[in-house]
Order: sequence, then structure tokens, then C-alpha cells
Amino acid sequence: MATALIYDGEMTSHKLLWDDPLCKIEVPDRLTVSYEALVRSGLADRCVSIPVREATEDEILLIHREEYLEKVKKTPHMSVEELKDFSLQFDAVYFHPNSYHCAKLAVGASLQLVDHVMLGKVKNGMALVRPPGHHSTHDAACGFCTFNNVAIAAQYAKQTYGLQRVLIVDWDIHHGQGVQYCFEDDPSVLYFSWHRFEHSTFWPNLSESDYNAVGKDQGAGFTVNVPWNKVGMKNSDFLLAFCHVLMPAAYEFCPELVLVSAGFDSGIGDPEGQMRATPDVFAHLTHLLMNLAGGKVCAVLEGGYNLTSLSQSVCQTVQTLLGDPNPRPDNLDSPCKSALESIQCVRWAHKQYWSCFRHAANLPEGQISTKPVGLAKEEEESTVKKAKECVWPEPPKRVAPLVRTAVLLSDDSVCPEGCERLTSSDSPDPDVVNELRENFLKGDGDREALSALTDLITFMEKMEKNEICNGLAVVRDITMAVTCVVQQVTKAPSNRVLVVCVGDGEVPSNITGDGKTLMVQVGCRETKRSDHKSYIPVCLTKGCSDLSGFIQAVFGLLLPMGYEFNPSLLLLVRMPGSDVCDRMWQQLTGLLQSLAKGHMLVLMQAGENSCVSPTASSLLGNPAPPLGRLQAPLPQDVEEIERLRLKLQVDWKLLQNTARDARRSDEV
Ligand code: X5A
Ligand code: ZN
Repeated sequence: MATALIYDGEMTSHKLLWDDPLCKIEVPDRLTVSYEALVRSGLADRCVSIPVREATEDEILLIHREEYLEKVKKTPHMSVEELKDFSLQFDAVYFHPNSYHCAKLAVGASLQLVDHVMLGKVKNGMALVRPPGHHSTHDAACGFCTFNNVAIAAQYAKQTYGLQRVLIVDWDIHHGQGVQYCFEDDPSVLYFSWHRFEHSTFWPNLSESDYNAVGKDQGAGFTVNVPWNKVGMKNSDFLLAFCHVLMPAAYEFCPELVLVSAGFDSGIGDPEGQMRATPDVFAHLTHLLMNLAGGKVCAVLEGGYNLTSLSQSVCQTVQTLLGDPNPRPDNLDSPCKSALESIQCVRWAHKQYWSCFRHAANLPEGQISTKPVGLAKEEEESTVKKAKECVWPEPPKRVAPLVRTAVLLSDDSVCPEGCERLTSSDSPDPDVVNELRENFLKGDGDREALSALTDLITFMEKMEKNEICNGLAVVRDITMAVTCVVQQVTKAPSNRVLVVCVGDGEVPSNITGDGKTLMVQVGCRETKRSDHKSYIPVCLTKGCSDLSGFIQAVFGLLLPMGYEFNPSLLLLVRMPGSDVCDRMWQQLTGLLQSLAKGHMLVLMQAGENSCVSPTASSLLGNPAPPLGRLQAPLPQDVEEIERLRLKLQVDWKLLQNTARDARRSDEV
């Protein structure tokens, strides 16, 4: 199924007609450079292009007040002087005679996207629109925004398709206070936003942007604010906010649709945000969301004012929506203390609403959130200049291998649709064959076992050459297969393999401590209580059959460690007799593909044929079915996960989720 791209050059006609230092960054070029970058990279051609339309008045009135609409409706007939006066009523806004038309197109484009996704005509998509929307409120334009595109889209989706749960992820660097106000008492819309806050000294300077604004009445718990109190946040800080805050709550919420207020002013080089997220991080944010809501993700452009950063980030987002493998998340730093403080505060503020945060730590000592640290005006100007001058390498091209999913099955089983059977090299390297025979078959001549192992090696080689993205191998002896793959892959000096074993059972004991292999086993028996840094058993009371516990372990431990370890290959092992259900298994398969450029080999035991086709489906990039609304994880499992997290975070910085963790490991 396709990815939609919605764009219309008409929306570039909205522009500033007078001098205004506050508004001058919101330029028509934002749209054209983004679109042109998509065309130049061939991404636009791979999307289905959907025409925009004007939103109807009724649609605008889903969110806005009639009086406000009537006022905006008059703007096409105003003179420049009148437009200027009208704009001054609002905070950081300009109107042009064509603004009303463009604003209706921006809303209409968002609704077109929702319709196409909800009707299953496309699987996901992005709308490139102007003016943006997330700051506008029911009766006011604000912060370059006229109508609240995403809020209208959410309300429209609820009404038109009877949705009960919509997730809005606002990764723009400003707080979408307009969206927050629309849904603050509505439990059917979960609104997540991170934003530059600096203890309320940054625009729009609202106390309700802080972590303790969680929603009201019925909607308490359904507003999640992550305030950034310092500029310069990096990829690791943003990824942590997803792993330790958004994703656990989102899985618990189980949305039927995900709307993204996709502003790229959180990206590096942006004069407004002054953050340092590189374009590739947006591929990861997008990817993490793509397993929610059966993959129904609609991204709608908000801010983004560094044209280079913006266009590169838009490309990363769209390419991920298209299903291409993610780039490797290189050079993740440790999260910064201020980010951890914020994350700790949000988790604490939400512990009574979401069972995934029930064990969250207390607030950091000494009321951090009240001391303002705003910059002096001159200082601010020089940092804006610095942000603009900031340089970063252009993200490398992401090439999708010709073969997405190859399978190695016994001859009598059918190849799942869309996959390719692995063609083994006719003449395997005799040295390799001898080595395998000696290492694994103790010199005996079991031909079938030998050819299974040489096939696995062919698999690895093809993945390394990027001829194949991922694959599935059904083997007779799991332990032997794991040992063989690990040994083969780690021969190359720069390779690293993350082995994720799902289910109980004996795992290879030859995993060495050379730092090239990391093995995590999730099961219910602690096979070996290990002090081995490379082998991490995670024991859950009900093993892999308890969805909430499992999800907690995935976002609290597995993914952060995976990101930090940054493997070149992922080996996902389904231990024989594992009780993991298809849905959880598919979710895991989907989520882990964000690592290692999607190079994942799944190993399964011969005879367990029923899970071949669900696995293949996930490897092919089909979204996993939702898990349903999750119950609270078992307290003893939460404790076990927390015990592990505390122990491991000394070595794995991305496991940190409190400021205390940062201090502790600084001391080490
Ligand atoms: C959509 C957006 C920013 C407004 C900044 C006003 N608006 N200082 O990014
Ligand atoms: Zn913004």
C-alpha cells in the first residue's frame, strides 16, 4: 500500500507584505524547498499524489468560533494597511489577501490525508501545508497559524469515522497550545508535545506548557508535555523522550489514528528551536510511530525555518513512511541532565494516569521548574546567529536493497507472498565449509546440517552487501544457528550484532565479551543469572505472554540499549516453544527494524510453521496489528525491569530516565 504526498504550490502565495522581524522566517520557500527536495531525491515520484481541496466552513467550525471565521473571511478584501492592522490583533501572525484561501487549503489537505488513510486508499502520508496550524485557538490566529489543521483533522476523524482514540504527536519545537486547549478535557485525543520552554521564558511563555499541565476533568492524563529547559537538545534527548515517555503511553492508549504535528524547527540549524536533532532522527521518530494504529500515520507540516535542515528532515520522514530502511542512529551522545530532569518530571506527573509510569521516580529535589534561565537579548541574538551558521553533514542516501525479505525454508513449505527464497551460492567457499564442519558438526558429514549453515552464511553476506534487507530462516538447531551467525558476523572488525531471544531455553554460551555481541533474552526463567555484560536475561512472570510487561521491557530496556549499541545486524530469535503471541511478535519485529538499517535476520525453529507468515508480513514492512488497550504490568515485572535498568544504566546511558541517573553515572 502506498504513501500519500499532498502538496500544492498555491499555498506559497501566502506571504508577508511588510517588515516584521518576528514573522519574516515563515516564508513560501519553506514549502517549495521541501517539495523540490522530495522530487530531486525521487521520493515524490514514489508517493501517491493527492490533490488538495478547500475545507468547508463546517469543517473549520469543528474547532473555530464563527466570529473568528467571519473575521478571517474578510481578509481577502482588505488593503495591505488593513491586513497589517488586523494581523496586529494577534501574536506573531501576518495575513495576506490569499491567506484565507491558503488556510482553507491547509485544512483541506490535512482532511484529504485523513480520508485517504482512514479509507485504506493509502497506508500513511504527509501533507506539506502553509500556513501551519498548531498555535491557533478557537478564536485567534497565533504564531504563524490561521486554522488549526491538525486539531480539525482529529475532530473530523472522530466524527467521520467514529474513532474513539486519536494520538497527536507534536514534534515541532514550539508548544502547540492551540491543540492542547482543543482537547484538554477530551480523553479521546491524547496530545503529546515537546517544546523549547526554558522555564517559561521562551515563546509563547505559558505556564500551561509545563509538565504539570496534564489535561482537565475527563481529559486528565491525556495531555503530555515535555518542556525542554535548555537549548541544544540532541538526538539522544529526543529519542529518550519517545522511549521513556511517549511510546509507553501511546501503546497503553492504543490509538486508532496517529496525527503528527510535524514541525522541523526541532532540527539542527533552526533559528527558533536552537536544538541539534539531525535530520536522520526524524526517520526514527517516524518509524517508532508506524507500528501504532495499524500504521495509520498522517504527518502534517508545522514549523521549520532552516531551509536545509527542513528539507532534509522532510525527506527523512517521507522516506520512512515509504518503508525504506532507517539510517543507523550514529554517535548518540549521553542524554543531557536537563533533558533527563524534564523526562523525570513528566513521568512523575503522569504516574497516576498511566500504568506504565506507576513506578516512576519522584520529582527531582529542589523545584527545578521555577527558576527562569532566559537569555539576555544580545545573547539570544548571537545564539540565533550561531544556530543559522551551524553546519552538519548531509544525510547519506538511504538505499533500499532490491530484495526486502528473503526466506530460508524447508523445501516443502511455500514461500510467503512478497518474499524471495534465498538462492544459495552454488559453490560455497571450501575454507568456510571446512571451518563450519569442524566448529559445528564436529567433523561429521551431516550434509543437510552443513548446507543449512552455509545458507545462513550466504544470507549474512548478502545482507552485508546490502543485496537483501532482512530475512527469515527456519532452522533445525536454533542454538547452533545463532552461534554460527554471530561467529560469522563478528569476524569483520566493525560489525556488531544484537541478539534478541524471545522465550526460554538454552542460548549459546560462547557469546564473548569483546563488545561486538549483545544478547538480550526475554523469558520467564532466569536461565543463567548473569553478570556477563554481554548477556542480559529479562525475566517476566508470565514470560512473553504478558503484553504490558513485554512492552515495558521493549521501551524501557531493549530499544534504548539497541540504539546505544547501534548494531550492524539484528538477530531476532524465536526460542522453541515460546509463548509470545503473533501480535506482540509482529510489534517487536516491526520496532526492531529501526536498528541496523533494517538488517534483521529472524531465526525460528523448524516445525513452528504457523508464525512464518506473520513474521514475513512484518519483515516486508506491513504494520503490526495493534495490541489493544494494555492492562497494568505486574508489579513484580515492573520491579524486575527497574532493577535491571538501574543496574545497566551505568553502562548504557540511554537507559537513564531520571536526573539522578545522570548524576550517579557522572560520578562513576
Ligand atoms: C508553527 C510555528 C512558531 C511561531 C514563533 C513565534 N510557529 N515567535 O513554528
Ligand atoms: Zn514551531
